[in-house]
Amino acid sequence: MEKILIELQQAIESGETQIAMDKTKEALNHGIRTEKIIQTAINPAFKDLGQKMFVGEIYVTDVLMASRAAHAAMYVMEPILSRSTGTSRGIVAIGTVAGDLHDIGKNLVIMMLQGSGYTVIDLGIDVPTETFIDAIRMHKPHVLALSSLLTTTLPELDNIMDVLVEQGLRSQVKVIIGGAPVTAEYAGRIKADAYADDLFEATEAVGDLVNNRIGKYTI
Ligand code: B12
Repeated sequence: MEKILIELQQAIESGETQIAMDKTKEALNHGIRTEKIIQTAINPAFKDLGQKMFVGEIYVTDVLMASRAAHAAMYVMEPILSRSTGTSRGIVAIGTVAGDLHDIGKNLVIMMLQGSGYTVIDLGIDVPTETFIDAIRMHKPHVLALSSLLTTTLPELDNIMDVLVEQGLRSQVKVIIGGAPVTAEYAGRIKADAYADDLFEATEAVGDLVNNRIGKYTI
């Protein structure tokens, strides 16, 4: 069983899309849960790629190939992760902030939220502040979820919080932030409502925000 996950991790890291899809199907057929596939194959693949990228052992193009393979594996899991539970538990508008093109983690968060019964409006990557504001006015989401993977785009989160206040929208929407460089301390500093480290925590936190509960991940 572990062998399939190791092979899946290797397929993602080397950008082998078809093998990544086959291994994901094989894992699911062996009864391995999606949570385990994400935690034991997808996350370690990107941790490893991140380290190699940092030391210049691999290039952005290699990581792009790996991202394609990861998205292919996620595509296989999507029907399970996003299995709807019927009526909507709330609306979440989500996007990766301006200047940032990372979306693998955001897309996993989306699948998990959809699978937990939330209606998700995906605004995509490199989303300008105005687009977040327009989405709040148009869709009236309960929660605005912001993703940032780069330290250079972290100030965008702060900027969006300021614009929400300026536009008189802050009390209408709860804000959750996440992504590798984001911390609970930073969420507190910019007065976001919640912070979460991964897709599982994110889903629990959104549940707390929608129901006005103070939870483990609310600030
Ligand atoms: C894949 C990747 C890319 C791909 C992205 C492809 C894609 N479609 O996403 C590509 C090749 C495009 C890329 C480009 C770049 N990247 Co890059 N990239 C990565 C890498 C290796 C993995 C990120 C990833 O997908 N992880 C897997 C997912 C599942 O995890 P995750 O994103 O963290 O998401 C989880 C949580 O964070 C959380 N989460 C995420 N979003 C949200 C949102 C909310 C609301 C919540 C609650 C939770 C949440 O839940 C997710 C699921 O569990 C990281 C290294 C790393 N270890 O993070 C570097 C990394 C983020 N990149 C980095 C850099 C420097 C770059 C480039 C500048 C490189 C360059 N020289 O061009 C460009 C920037 C492009 C841009 N403008 O955005 C640096 C950032 C350094 C920093 N501190 O700012 C990192 C850390 C690599 C490194 N060690 O140097 N990259």
